[in-house]
Amino acid sequence: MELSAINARVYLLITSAKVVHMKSAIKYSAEVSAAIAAGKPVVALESTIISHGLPRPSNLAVAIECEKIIRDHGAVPATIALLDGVVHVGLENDELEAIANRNDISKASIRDLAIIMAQGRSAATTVAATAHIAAIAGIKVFATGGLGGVHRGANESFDESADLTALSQLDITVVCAGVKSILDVHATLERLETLAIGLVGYKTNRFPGFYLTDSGFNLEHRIDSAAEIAAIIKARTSIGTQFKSLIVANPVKKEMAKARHDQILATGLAKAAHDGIDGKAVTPYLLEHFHSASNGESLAINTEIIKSNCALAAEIAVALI
Ligand code: PSU
Ligand code: MN
Repeated sequence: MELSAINARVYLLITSAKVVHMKSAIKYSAEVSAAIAAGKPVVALESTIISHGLPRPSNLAVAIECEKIIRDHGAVPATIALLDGVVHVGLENDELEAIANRNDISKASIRDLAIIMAQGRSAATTVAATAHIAAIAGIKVFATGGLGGVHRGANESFDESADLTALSQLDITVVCAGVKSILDVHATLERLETLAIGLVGYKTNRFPGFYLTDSGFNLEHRIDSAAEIAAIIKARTSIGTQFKSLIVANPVKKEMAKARHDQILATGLAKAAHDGIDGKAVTPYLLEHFHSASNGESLAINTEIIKSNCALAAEIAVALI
């Protein structure tokens, strides 16, 4: 056997031993553990969007609706969060309510997971943390709203979401409406290329801009069906590129007027700078600014985005079986 093949085998043995060990640290809901055991399609959902991305009381209603959409499309939803020190894959109704309504839910990226577990605290998981846990659970498809990415001014602030580096190491397919339009979209696209993260547009040749159907940038690859995406996911495994995630960019159908979007974004960025907002507070701050400054229009669009991504993610999970 060639050395590279031996190395690959040793690596796989080590990682599978680790995965078995880590699985015991996770509490699965009855519905999700039955689905995984039976090899049924499962879709992971993040919880930061519930705790920090959407205002109450819409957040709980959207979370419940998303789970329903996934079930209606023949898959099982697995909302991921940390409650009282325990990592949950699949939430019961009261747990979903806790994530939506409790005031002690922090925002956990990958680096925060072990700290919050050991301290017995609770947190919503970002795209990065959710993808990490979903990959351990063997879940292949994940639906969210918009990914994190490179923030404007990152050449000085170094603010780049851990979503990007996480996705460059995980075997998962993420359905999203591009990256949030509050970011530097061009820089984010460049980083996705550098990190070898797969990127396809769903029924579009243009990279979506979250609240906007088109961020202004072209996509090299377009696909038009869930079956095509499933074929790509299988091909990735056969050529060994599955550990760099695949992003399926699904544009929102009814977008915000671009002039209105740009104006709200400009006032939001100025306000954030004035208020000295930085680190993990930036994204929730700007999303909240959009929701209040647009009188709920951005909330309605954000809700449509996540619902549509859930439906497509479920179709992909079903097509993968
Ligand atoms: N998409 C949304 N709303 C959100 C997020 C994504 O529609 O609130 C969250 C995700 O959890 C994503 C996070 O991982 O924002 C990015 O935060 P940061 O820029 O601090 O990495
Ligand atoms: Mn950041």
